[in-house]
Amino acid sequence: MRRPDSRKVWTVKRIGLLTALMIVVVSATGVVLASMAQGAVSREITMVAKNMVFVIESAESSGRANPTITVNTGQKITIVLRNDDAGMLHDLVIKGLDVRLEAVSCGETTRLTFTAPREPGEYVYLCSFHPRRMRGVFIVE
Ligand SMILES: [Cu+2]
Repeated sequence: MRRPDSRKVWTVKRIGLLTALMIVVVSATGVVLASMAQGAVSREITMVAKNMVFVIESAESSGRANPTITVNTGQKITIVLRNDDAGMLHDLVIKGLDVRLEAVSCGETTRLTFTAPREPGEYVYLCSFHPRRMRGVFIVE
């Protein structure tokens, strides 16, 4: 009767262990890369309702009325809505997405966090009280 070669058994065990370790490392890397690809970098956009239009509070938008908002697919987005219009009620809805910020009166702020769709697309955002004057385009790309 031959006894199993102990060195051989050890080598097989070691290969098994290394393989398991590699699988763990590769899958962990995969998870990290996948979340990066899905736009894990979250974004906060402050929309100010003022003089019956939306403006974005940022240097690059330079106060343009109802600016086009562009986000990445799968990106985590927080929209902050602030109402600077005295005596007016404003809200913000993105049509076709389940995004609906509650109505706020002057001086009030509300916020909503959501994940942008996984597929690119174009949507309309608007204030449901003033949909003709307060509307813009929300692009997912
Ligand atoms: Cu409004």
